[in-house]
Amino acid sequence: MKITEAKLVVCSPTRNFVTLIIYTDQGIYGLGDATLNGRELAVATYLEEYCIPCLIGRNPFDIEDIWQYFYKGAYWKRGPVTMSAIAAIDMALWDIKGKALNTPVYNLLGGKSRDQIMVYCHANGTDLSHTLEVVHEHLEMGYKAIRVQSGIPGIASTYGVAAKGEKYEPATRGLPHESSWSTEKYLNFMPNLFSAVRNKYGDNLHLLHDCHHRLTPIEAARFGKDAEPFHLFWMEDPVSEELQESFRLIRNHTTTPIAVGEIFNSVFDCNRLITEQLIDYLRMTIVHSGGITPLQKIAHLAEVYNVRTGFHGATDLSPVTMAAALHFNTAIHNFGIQEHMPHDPLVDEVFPHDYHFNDGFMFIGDKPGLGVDLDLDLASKYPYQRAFLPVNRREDGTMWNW
Ligand code: EZ4
Ligand code: CO
Repeated sequence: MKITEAKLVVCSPTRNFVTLIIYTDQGIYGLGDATLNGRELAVATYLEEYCIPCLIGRNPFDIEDIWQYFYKGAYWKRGPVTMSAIAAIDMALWDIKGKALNTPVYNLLGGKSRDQIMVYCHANGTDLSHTLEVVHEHLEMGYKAIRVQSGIPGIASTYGVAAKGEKYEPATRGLPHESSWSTEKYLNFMPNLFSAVRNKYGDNLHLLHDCHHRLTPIEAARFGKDAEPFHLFWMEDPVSEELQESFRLIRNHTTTPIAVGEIFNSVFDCNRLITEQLIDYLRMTIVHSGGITPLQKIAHLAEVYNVRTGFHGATDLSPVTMAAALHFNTAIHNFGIQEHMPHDPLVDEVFPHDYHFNDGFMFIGDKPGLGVDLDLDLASKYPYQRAFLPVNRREDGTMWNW
């Protein structure tokens, strides 16, 4: 089998997605997600200019060699743009191989370790009582695990919270929105929220929270200790994660489990976190970390050190990534949980797929390959529109992590 052509589809059915389609001489094609939120065209150009010309004529079954060709062979290793581009190629090749062998991708990754994938949803409220209402709505939908984010008294806007009645979406069209931040107000407020959720809904619900990179290690240690009575499933991204040893300090102070990695793109972002057992859940995602091929190696390393997966699954990851993640989650032993932020129904129409949600779990179908397609006609009706993630400042104006 030979790769004959590859093309990119950049569309914006409510939000931007970059999709790579690789075609072969046997009529089989594969899909890969290349979406990097707020930087979409950088990845599209990288693929178009530097990767696609080198793919033509290759045997799509040689997944490992093609991966190394684009990783080692580029000389300029790592980084989110490069790794998202390689991920798209990798996903498409696994899709092709599954279709060619007439089997779902999970069978190529070791076979089924489980039939259902526990997911967590987002409950975002403008204030404490609104957040409690939204938690209730999601419990009614069957979710067993819920991430709570809330507006904080005295802060105009914060991560993860939409205006009342609106759906939260990280990126917005136009120039970056500016939000403001106070660590002090946040740290004082959050334990009250967790306490209120536990008082109202009891102990069985898995409760999660995303600190979104905003604390220092000692502040994160306080956060974790204050949260201990409410036994969170995890605290996510407690600190900015460039410095892996930060997590040792947090770890020394608290038993609240730690999840990190949605912006990682290589094993070298997390090798110490894993081997020194400084975290509990790895949030890396197939689209931003080079694809299924390297993540399989990372997951196997993590298994040795009792680190489980908790892949990123926000709306900026396309249904192609969700399908790939569900195959992956089905196969590996050390699956933990999968994030599920449902796509707009239009996105599901543009990307028809063979997975579904029911009563707190996701189920992958048994179509060959990844089991997801792209409706090219429909996609062409929604052209790319530039959008940005917000930026964040402390109350005195200092730039901060968003
Ligand atoms: O901010 O996907 O846990 N989920 C998150 C997401 C990320 C966005 C960035 O594009 O933190 O909402
Ligand atoms: Co996050």
